[in-house]
Amino acid sequence: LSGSSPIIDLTIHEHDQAQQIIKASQDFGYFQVINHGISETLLEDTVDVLKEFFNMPAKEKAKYYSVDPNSKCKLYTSTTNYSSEDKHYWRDALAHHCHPLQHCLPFWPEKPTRYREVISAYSIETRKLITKISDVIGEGLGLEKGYFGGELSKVQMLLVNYYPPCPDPNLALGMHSHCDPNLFTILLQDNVHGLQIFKDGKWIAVEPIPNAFVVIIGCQLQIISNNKLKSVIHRAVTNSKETRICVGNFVIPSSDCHIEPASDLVRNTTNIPAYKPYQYKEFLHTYAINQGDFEAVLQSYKL
Ligand code: AKG
Repeated sequence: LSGSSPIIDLTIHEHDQAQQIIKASQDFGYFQVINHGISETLLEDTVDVLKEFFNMPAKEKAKYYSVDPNSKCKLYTSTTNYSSEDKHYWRDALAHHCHPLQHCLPFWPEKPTRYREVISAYSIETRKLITKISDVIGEGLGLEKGYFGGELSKVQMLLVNYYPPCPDPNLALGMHSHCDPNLFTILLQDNVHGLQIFKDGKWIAVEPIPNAFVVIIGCQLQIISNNKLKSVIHRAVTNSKETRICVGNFVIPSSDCHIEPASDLVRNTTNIPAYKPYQYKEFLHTYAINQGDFEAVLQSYKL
């Protein structure tokens, strides 16, 4: 299966990167990036410190347990709807914002002692990578430089998924099938299988590649690109032997951000806008009431 996984080397010429990224985003809705310039040591330290966090005694973690949408640092099991969800998932999650750093950092866990130092460095480096990927996508779509900067990528959220070994993987998923509501997501997986994408009627494993990031195209990129790029349905399966960790960095528009297909992409009569304009917060509301049902959500905005 790894043969089918689109892998983009970020040291090749930018024009080629852009073409490969656009093609992968059209065909698969995701791709993996290698040679992205973030040091292996930082990636290892990040995974180590996050594993240390989840391995701390429950008493230490207790102050972060929260499902309150307004809480600035949330630790929860399964999803934030644990009490009302039909099915539970074999997952613990830690979520907090990470940009701008000085505003977010006071809410982060203070333990393990290296948490803030390592996750600060990780947040800064991933922000640079996010800008780079946004610029290459913009170039590939033919949009002006910096198109995805500003309000479209104002929020950066770290969401760490921690999946302990599951006694019967046939009975529980780690994460339900969903598309990401945001612009795009970069995932750092450890070397344990679990992530799958839905393509041509079947689930396909996304092979872990050491030190690579998986870039998942979110709903907003599908809409802004007027369906040129595809948002991909994905999920995480469990296994009975090994703990798996997957560190997500979500690139999110500000809640008041105005979103519509980019005007440069819908200029002529052959490219008419496929979606109506909306504010990102409206989209999130629609996403929540449709419980992530991708087609139903997009349908609400189709013209
Ligand atoms: C998410 O955080 O939205 C994911 O889809 C993570 C999937 C994974 O654990 O590989």
